[in-house]
Amino acid sequence: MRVDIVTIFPGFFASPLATGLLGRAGEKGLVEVRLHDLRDWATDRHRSVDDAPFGGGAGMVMLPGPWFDALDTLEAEGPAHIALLAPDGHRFDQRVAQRLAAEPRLILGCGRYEGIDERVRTRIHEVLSIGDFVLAGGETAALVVLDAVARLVPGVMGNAASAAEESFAAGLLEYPQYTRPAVYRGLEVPAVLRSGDHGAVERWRRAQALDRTRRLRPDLLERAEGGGDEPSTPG
Ligand code: JE8
Repeated sequence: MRVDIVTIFPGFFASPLATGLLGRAGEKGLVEVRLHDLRDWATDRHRSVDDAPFGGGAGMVMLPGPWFDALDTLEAEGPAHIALLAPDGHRFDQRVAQRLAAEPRLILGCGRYEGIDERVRTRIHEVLSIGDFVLAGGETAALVVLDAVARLVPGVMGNAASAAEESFAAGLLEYPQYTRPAVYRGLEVPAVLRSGDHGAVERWRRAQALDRTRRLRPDLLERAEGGGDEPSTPG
C-alpha cells in the first residue's frame, strides 16, 4: 500500500514512521508513506497556504489553490482514495480501518488553522474524524489512521498467531495479560494461566473478555449482536 500525506508539517511524522510496526512496514516496503509539504504548491513568494475567512471571524482558512494543485499532482500518478481528517468527519473505527487497508493507494489530507476552504471537499472521497475532541490539526488524526490501517496490511504483523487471536476477539475488549513474576508484591497471576491447560486458558480469556466488555463497553456487544455487518461477531 502507498500512502501520501499532505501537510504543512511533514516533519511531524518522522519519528512515528521510523518506529515500531510502522518503521518495519516501511523497511519491508509493505507500507510506503510519502510526505508532502503543502507549501510546495503555494504560489506566492511567502509560500502562503492560508488567508482570512470570507464573512469575517477569528483565525485563518487554508486556501483552495494549494490543495487542488497538490491533489492534481498526486492523482496524476494514478488513482487514489482521498480522505481528509476533520472534526466533522465520519467516525474512524476498526471497520473503516479495514476498508482503508484494502485500498492500494491512500491520500490523507491534514488541515490546520480553522480548517480548509469548503470547495476542497469536491475533490475528496471522504472526511474522517478520530473522535469527539478538538485537535490543533489533522496530523495527529492522520497518524492514528495510519497506525490502525498499516497493521492490517497483509505481512505487516509478522506474527500470524497475533492476527488469529485478534480475529477471535474482534469486537470485544481484550482479556487481562500477565508476565513474570508469578507473584509480585503479593499480587498473584490467576492460577489457570499457569496450569498448562490450554483449553482452560482459552475459556478463561474468552470469559474475561466478554465480562469486561459487558461491564465497560456494553455498546460493543449490542452492536455485534444486532448488526450483521460487523468486523466479526463475538460469541
Ligand atoms: C483540525 C480534528 C480529526 C478531531 C482535524 C483537522 C484542521 C474548526 N476547528 C479546527 C476549530 C478548532 C481547531 C480545529 C483545528 N483543526 C482539527 C481536527 C479531528 N480528524 N477528531 N478533532 N479535531 C483540523 C484544523
